[in-house]
Amino acid sequence: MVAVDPVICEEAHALREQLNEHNHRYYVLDDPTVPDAEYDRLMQRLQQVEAQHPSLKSTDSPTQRVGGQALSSFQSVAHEVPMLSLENAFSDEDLIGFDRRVTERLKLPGALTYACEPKLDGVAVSLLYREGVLVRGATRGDGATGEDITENVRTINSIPLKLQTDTPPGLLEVRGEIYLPRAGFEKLNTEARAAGEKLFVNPRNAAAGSLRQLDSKITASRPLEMAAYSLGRIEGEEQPEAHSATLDLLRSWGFLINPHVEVAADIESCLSYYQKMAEIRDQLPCDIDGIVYKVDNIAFQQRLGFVARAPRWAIARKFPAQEEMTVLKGVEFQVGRTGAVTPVARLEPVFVGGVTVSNATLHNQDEVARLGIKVGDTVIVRRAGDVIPQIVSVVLDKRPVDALDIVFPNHCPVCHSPVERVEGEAVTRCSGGLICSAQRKEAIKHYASRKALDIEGLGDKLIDQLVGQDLVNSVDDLYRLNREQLTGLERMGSKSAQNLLSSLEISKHTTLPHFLYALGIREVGEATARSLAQHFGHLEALYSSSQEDLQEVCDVGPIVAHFVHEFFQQADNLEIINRLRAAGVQWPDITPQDQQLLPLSGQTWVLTGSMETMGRAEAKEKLQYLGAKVSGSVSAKTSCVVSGTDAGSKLKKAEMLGVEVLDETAFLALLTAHGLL
Ligand code: 5U1
Repeated sequence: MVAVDPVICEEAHALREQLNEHNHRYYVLDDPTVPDAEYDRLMQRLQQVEAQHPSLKSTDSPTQRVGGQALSSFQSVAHEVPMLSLENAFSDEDLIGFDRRVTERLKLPGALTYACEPKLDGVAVSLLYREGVLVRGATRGDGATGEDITENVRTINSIPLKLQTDTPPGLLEVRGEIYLPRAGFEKLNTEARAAGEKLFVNPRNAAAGSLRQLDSKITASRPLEMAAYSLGRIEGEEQPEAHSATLDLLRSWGFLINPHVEVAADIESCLSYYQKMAEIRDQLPCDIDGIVYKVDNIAFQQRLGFVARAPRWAIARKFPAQEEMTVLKGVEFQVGRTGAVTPVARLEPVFVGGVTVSNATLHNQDEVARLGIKVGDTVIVRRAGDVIPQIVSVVLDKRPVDALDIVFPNHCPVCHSPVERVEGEAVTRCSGGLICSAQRKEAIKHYASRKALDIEGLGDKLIDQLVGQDLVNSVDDLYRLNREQLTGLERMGSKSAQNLLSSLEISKHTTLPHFLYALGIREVGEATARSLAQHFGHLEALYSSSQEDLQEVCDVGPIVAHFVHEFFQQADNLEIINRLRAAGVQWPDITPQDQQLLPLSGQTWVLTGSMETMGRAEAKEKLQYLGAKVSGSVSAKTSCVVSGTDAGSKLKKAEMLGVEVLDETAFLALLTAHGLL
């Protein structure tokens, strides 16, 4: 073998160290220090060096994260220390009972300290490191024997290929959960839906499926993460005296530890932790199905030992399930603002994810075909995060003999115009346009909604009556309503009528972003309306803009540009806008803004707690107006957190990460300085 030039060896070593460090900063600390392009350059150079000098390749090289040769099968792995499962608690009483049993067994006079951790809904794994280098990854399997998934775990960016220490233990076995964050799950399913492929039922199944791939390149393409939660074995180094200190040690070696882990001084604090996590569960980036409580003191853990296959020193308090079974009682077809005919499942009410669910969207004809669902079927409903409930699968074993096919209508269920399915689109649409009262009602509901013209007192039921009685056919008709017409409606006294007329007057003074959003142009949501308004400054500039001009606007691609252009090409739409303006609807023009020049451009802000002077939506809008992105969670990338009263974990996390925090007074001062108050 030809010896490699020591300079090249040194370069390869340095590249590996740098890439491992950047990888850790990006995927574990969420705090990158170099742009993606620089990371890519370093990676390309290392790949080039390793290709020219294959003897320099090593299993802990970051180039190995892309996946390698496909395997023909997975080898079995015997766990030297069995991978245990956890006893479950379903109520406060169960948890208090657990604390009592443990305290009595230990004969302790005082309260026990517990480590409290979110229980991630993923796949349990064991990672083995020899002299600090990852040598094996294995699934839990039945706890005694699992499968060797080393090639797959190497592709997961938050798993260190090499421990970040110069003095690694001779042997280390770390355990934790591999999971798919919700955003990654939604992305995978959106791509699968577009490609007509089978969808994943939930993030846990997607994570398990991704790890079961014999071709690690497929695993590499899935945005999996791993959070470490315990030590299986350690040799050549003492285990710290507390579980929480063990997690700190693992964090210092480069592992991702869930940021919500806390130490509780007694069982009451454990109960409050559960409540706190239950409240924020929906906003977390990944599914959690409960809280794990562990006696923090390792000597106590050893004294407590195990019973059957679970430790006596830990327990999992479960959250309400996010998936439940129920029965599909029927399907109704709803017509939306753009004429889309959506099948809506009517379900036997079921308590899932903390609420009672009796309806779920079935999206479109393709989704119904994909699920193979029939009326009468037993189905699994999932409600996780703030995503609307979904039917994820059908339990075929429970299909009754008289289950009925779901038949899509050929005609609109409301106006009876033919329905059409445009080639290449999954949606079926009513062709009735404005003759369809359902489309008219939805357009008016959208126009009156809070993010649009915010017409207080004009609710859905009232709109149904106004359209049903032909008093309002188009949004501009709203401004011709009079007191007599209104008092003639059900449940409308003269006071309510007067209030509605006042709200309509108030709504005439709006802003260009609100007005553009209110028009209900396809694919133009709140953020796009704001971008369009800031870019063009006044409405007339939009009338004459080409699709190319429109694509200059931040976040506007060819599809949105097409719909916006098409909207302003239609004489009927321009006519309605003219009539609205003639009725007095007005807004100040905006000085077209170069996004890069806005005072907060490039910054990410987070709002937490409540403010006395302003709602969250208004505060968000003002920050966006100044160019900031407003995010729901705090990370090291957050520029600033605005903290009102009752701020919870986001404030704590900001303080922990050293992110700047503004209280309400300071925030108002900032808005005043930028002329927004
Ligand atoms: N967070 C966390 N999840 N989880 C799952 N900790 C934890 N501990 C576990 C399991 C099965 O087992 C312990 C016995 C190590």
